[in-house]
Amino acid sequence: MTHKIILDSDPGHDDAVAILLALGNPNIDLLGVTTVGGNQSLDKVTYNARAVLEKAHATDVPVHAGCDRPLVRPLEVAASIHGQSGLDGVDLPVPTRPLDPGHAVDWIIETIMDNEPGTITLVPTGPLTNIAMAARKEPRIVERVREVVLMGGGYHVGNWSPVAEFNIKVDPEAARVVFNAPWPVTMVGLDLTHQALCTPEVQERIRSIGTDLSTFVSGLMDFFRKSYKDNQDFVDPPVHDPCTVAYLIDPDIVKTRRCPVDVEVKGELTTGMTVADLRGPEPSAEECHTQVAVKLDFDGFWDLIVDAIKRIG
Ligand SMILES: [Ca+2]
Repeated sequence: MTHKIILDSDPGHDDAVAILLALGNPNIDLLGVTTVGGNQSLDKVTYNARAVLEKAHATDVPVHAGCDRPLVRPLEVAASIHGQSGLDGVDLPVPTRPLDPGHAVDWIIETIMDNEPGTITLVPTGPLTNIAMAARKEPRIVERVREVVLMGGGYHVGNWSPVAEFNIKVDPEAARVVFNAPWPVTMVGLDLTHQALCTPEVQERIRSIGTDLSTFVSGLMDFFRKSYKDNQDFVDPPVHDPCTVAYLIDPDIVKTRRCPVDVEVKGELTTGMTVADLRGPEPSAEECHTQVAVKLDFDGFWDLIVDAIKRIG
């Protein structure tokens, strides 16, 4: 089946790969990219989203800028991982298509309300500010979307603190709104995305495609490898965000477990932690609207990425 998705992102090296997977897979219909302050300032990540679409010859995909800061807290960016531009390490093309008018939150609401119920999937890969704002501004979207498949959190590990992942830590209040709204939520967290490592073998598969785009992605991965080694002590960088899109394309590639998840917003040490209740037997979908991603099919995942880059050309 084809999934109509809205990718709400803060590009970001791994967001860029998520955009490319969405563009290059025939089972994904990318309706638009919306942006949120996160990895870098809103202006920078919005430019990056447009530049990635330009690089992929996808200037027909609308881009709407959203919230420039979290609901309550000041914005904290991830320059240590993504550089000063948010997408350091490559030359970005100058986007030819102007930014689309209208705030991302309004465009998300309009798109969901204008489409048949149960047909739009939200794929947030940045802080959840826009999604929380949309759910508050037009509560009817909560029962109208098909599902929310987000990159964020982790049930056993953190990266921006011992127990909190960056996207959730940056805007925990927004995350609490999103996890507690009764729509189906799949949390593709660090437990899963730390399995999506861009090994030298994987990167050589990408580079050897031999297109301008594959060189671009390989350049992104060179920078990502160095920043993850210098800052997070990873040998190979985890390419988090496209795991969300891979789950939609083929749920066998991203295995999940159903469990309640909530977000800590006022912990002394744990603010931004996604607290997953893994006790007892796994609840049913009727009993529990949240699930967490647990196991990645590594080869299947990278096959999808390589195939998408080839398909875009
Ligand atoms: Ca991201």
